[in-house]
Amino acid sequence: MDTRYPVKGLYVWLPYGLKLRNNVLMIIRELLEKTGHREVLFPLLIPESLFKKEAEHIRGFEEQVYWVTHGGKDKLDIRLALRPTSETSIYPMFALWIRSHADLPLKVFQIVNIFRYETKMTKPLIRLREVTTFKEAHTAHTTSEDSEAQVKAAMEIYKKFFDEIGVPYVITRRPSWDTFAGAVYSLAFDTLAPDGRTLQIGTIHNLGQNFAKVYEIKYEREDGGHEHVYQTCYGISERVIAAVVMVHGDNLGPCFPPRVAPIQIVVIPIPFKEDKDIEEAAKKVAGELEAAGLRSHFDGRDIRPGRKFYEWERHGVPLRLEIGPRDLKQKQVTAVRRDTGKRFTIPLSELLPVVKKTLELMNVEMREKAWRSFSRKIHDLRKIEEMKKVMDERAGIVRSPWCGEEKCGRELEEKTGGSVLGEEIGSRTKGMCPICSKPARTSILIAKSY
Ligand code: 5CA
Ligand code: ZN
Repeated sequence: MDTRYPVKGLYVWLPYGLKLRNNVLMIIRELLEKTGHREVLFPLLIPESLFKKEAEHIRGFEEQVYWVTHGGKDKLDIRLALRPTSETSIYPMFALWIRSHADLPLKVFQIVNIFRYETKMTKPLIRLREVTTFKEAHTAHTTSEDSEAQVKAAMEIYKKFFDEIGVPYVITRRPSWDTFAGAVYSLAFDTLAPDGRTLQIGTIHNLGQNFAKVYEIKYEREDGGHEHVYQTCYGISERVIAAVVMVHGDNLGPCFPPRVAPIQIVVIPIPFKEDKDIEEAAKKVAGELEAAGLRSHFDGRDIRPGRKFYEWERHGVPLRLEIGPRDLKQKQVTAVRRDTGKRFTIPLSELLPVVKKTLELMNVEMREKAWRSFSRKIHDLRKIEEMKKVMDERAGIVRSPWCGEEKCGRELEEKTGGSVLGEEIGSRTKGMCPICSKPARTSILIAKSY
């Protein structure tokens, strides 16, 4: 990205980064479409009258909203909000679309920009004032069981998504004091940055009937009665792209899993005297891979191969293929993996299947490696002093037994210096709450967070 754009919290996507972004989006789009979500596109502007209907929602967002107050020289009668998220633009339309139980469930999503006047330190890809890549899904259901089931379905979709891009995560139910504005409860996916701080990379909200009541989204039941719908919404942003970069990168820079890499394979001729055959052979290899649907790039620039190696390593290209005089003679290419540095040769006769298999293997191995290093940074602890030490040293996430009481959660934050991510989904920790010494009902995750 170019971070020099002269407005705080706004950044410019450059071609290579934008390719990465679009590859990531293709995955989530596919997953959503396969699970019955249909893509829509709503306007950016929301009239103040609509925006201000749900009291909790306003309270959560009022400090963060940008307002359009003028059209040219005219002051607008009704101010227009730049969407900070789209509940208040989408749900009035849901009220028009939904008539009977036959219209439900309704599942839509859009990928848009949103604006939030963030007051914490802004950061490219992580905390933006114009989030350029906001995927938000919104669903409506006939019963609370159905919306509950949708929350679980969304969790499965996100798990698949993060597995595809090789990003490890913990899933928590956010504490009551940190629930999305207007939601009954919120789930969050968090990953770890290399500096030991967590990054929230996705959320799922059960909205109950809160919005349905204020936007009057009702359906006719089979028995003729009318009822408000039950809703959910779930979102991710370009933070997931930050996660891909952070999780797989090393001292040389990024290292992209082939699944999302802007360029998957770079082919570099190792020139020998004025030998044109080598260049031709390298070009042919790149062309063959390209024709098979792989993202390959032939680098025929007139600079030293060593410099090319260095540049493409720093661009995180997963696989490098070299062709020198010896390779040409032996009818092979020399391959080098970006993630492990491992070198091996591939006979030209087996080029395509071996390259494909290598890229597949790299996806799996990079994901597993990321998970191993992630798991090592989750610390099961019982003593407050030890938890505090993990926070002080930015050593990752603490898992502690917890009675489930808000008061104890808050006190854990104060005493350890971390923040509560929430109650871990699917964990059953034995032991007792380190604050009140009552038997633990669940486990709580604590971390220094972005
Ligand atoms: N309407 C709901 C779900 S679509 C919503 O807005 N949820 S949210 O506020 O939790 O945002 C969803 C995700 O967007 C967050 O989990 C976080 O990963 C990301 N996000 C939120 N604010 C920013 C920001 N300022 N910069 C980058 N990413 C952000
Ligand atoms: Zn307790």
